[in-house]
Amino acid sequence: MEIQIWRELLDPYQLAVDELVVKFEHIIEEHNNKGLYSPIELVIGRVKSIDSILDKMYRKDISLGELEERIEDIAGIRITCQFVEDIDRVVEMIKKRSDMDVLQEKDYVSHMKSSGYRSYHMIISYVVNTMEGPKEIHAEIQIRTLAMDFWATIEHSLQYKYKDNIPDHIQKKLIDASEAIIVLDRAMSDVRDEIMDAQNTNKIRENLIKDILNNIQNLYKVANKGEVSRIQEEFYKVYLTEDMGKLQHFSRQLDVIAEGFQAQSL
Ligand code: 0O2
Repeated sequence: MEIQIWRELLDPYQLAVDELVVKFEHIIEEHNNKGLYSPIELVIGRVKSIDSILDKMYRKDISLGELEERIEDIAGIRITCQFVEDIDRVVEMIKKRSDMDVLQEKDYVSHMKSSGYRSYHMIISYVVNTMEGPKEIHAEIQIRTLAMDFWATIEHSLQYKYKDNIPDHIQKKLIDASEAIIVLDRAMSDVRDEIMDAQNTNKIRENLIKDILNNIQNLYKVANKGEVSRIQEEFYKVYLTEDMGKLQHFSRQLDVIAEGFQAQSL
């Protein structure tokens, strides 16, 4: 197939990947803005390389005409989570969405592959709008923890190096490492509440400081410089105490001051 034809074929898949990444990243942002813990830590997307598509077509005896129907991971999204429990939350979120239809699920988290690979896979159908009109395409979403992702990335590069014939002694070490990942994920889950609590507090603090700094910046437009510098110095003092209560009190006072100046400037 000519390169231009490949480009035309893959273009809607690139659009789908771009859109899906934006949508999942927005979920992280929504959680952050509300000072909530996000079950999604990281999102990446890729369109399968032509080389890799040709390889899969050859391995699975897929003709060009069957390509879009039988290769379901041309568009691929990988969602990384901090904890195993987050995977279920992400799966539920995807199932509830009106813009994605789940066609197939593979739970390699509960049912580890013989290689030691663990991840939750979903095949979705997703509609993109192209110049020719709407086009329904399939995309694969892989959901896994940071630890599972670490393992899969290392193992994938070894598969590449050994062309899918990883020597037995290395395979054995990979399976041992995979067992260790299960233990690690379990240990992290045991302190999940503690970690989430710390992260939530950090997010609330970050948002509060962002609001205060925005307010101070806006004050420069309506108040005199000396007054704003004084407020800024006061903020630094409160900031250095690392006392959340004092920061919240300062923020409330600043809101009142800002409203006063706004009213004067009208
Ligand atoms: P790439 O380079 O990631 O795109 P298969 O027949 O195994 O090729 P199948 O049955 O269509 O694929 O689906 P499956 O088993 O759900 O696997 C699809 C994808 O999951 C793979 O894509 C990998 O990304 C990942 N995966 C599955 N098994 C393993 C594994 O043992 N190790 C690692 N590191 N990843 C795995 P591709 O097309 O193989 O490659």
